[in-house]
Amino acid sequence: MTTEIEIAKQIYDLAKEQGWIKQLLSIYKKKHKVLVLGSSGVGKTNLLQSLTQLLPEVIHYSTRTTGTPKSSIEIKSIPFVFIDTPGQENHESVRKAAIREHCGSLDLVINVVCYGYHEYARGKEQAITNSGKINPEYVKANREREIDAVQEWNNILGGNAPYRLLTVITKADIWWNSREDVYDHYEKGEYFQNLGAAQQLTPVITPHSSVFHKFYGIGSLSGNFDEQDRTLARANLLKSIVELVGKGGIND
Ligand SMILES: Nc1nc2c(ncn2[C@@H]2O[C@H](COP(=O)(O)OP(=O)(O)OP(=O)(O)O)[C@@H](O)[C@H]2O)c(=O)[nH]1
Ligand SMILES: [Mg+2]
Repeated sequence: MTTEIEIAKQIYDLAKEQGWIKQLLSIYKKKHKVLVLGSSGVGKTNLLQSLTQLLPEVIHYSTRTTGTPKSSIEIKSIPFVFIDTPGQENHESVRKAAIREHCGSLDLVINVVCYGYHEYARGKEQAITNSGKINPEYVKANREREIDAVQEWNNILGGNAPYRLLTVITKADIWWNSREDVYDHYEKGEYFQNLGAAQQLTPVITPHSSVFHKFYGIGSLSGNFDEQDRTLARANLLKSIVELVGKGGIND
């Protein structure tokens, strides 16, 4: 059996199991629109690269996204267009304009979070203490930024739109040892409590790691998140994207 036939069979079985066989044909015809949101340094652009590359290059923390670049990507032969957004506070107007422009035609929002391990142009001094430890105040403040970011798009998109919501907790290579706390935070803890209208979208949550990379090139990795875990997380992410679009993201 060729790989393509295997993939087609996997999708057919999934659709059959979940009752979206009827939609199956149409998902190959339409280009599904996915908006990628989240605060600066959370890992959106690296995550988009990891959809098409098994192990992308680490983006340097000083290189931030400024516009809203689109990439056309096929996942399991299904066509998608992914729209990246700039998370930096000073790009608020660009980001909001993109959310408004696409809000009526979205199939999926990928909301990217990383449990506060943001890396961005001016963060390094606050992130790592003189003794080389990660500053807990830094990650705490960034977890709040993740919540602020959700509230920003929530105010525009609301919770009743036809799009589906996928929360990707990236940088698992850093936080894997604390995964119980991490899942708790996003599934029912402070983050979930502040999801507002987006709670109605019954978000799917999935862990991810685009690259293996020490925090700001200094902090340690979890050590327990290996290449196999990364491959599995990536496969689950791709599956979740296809599944969400198949089950409910079709809005034409
Ligand atoms: N350890 C680890 N670091 C990552 C991962 N993905 C990204 N990073 C680091 O996080 C930084 C930010 O990633 P980006 O993808 O540029 O973040 P972004 O969300 O696109 O940020 P903006 O473009 O400012 O909105 C990168 O410079 C990498 O150093 C990951 O999976 N694991
Ligand atoms: Mg970016």
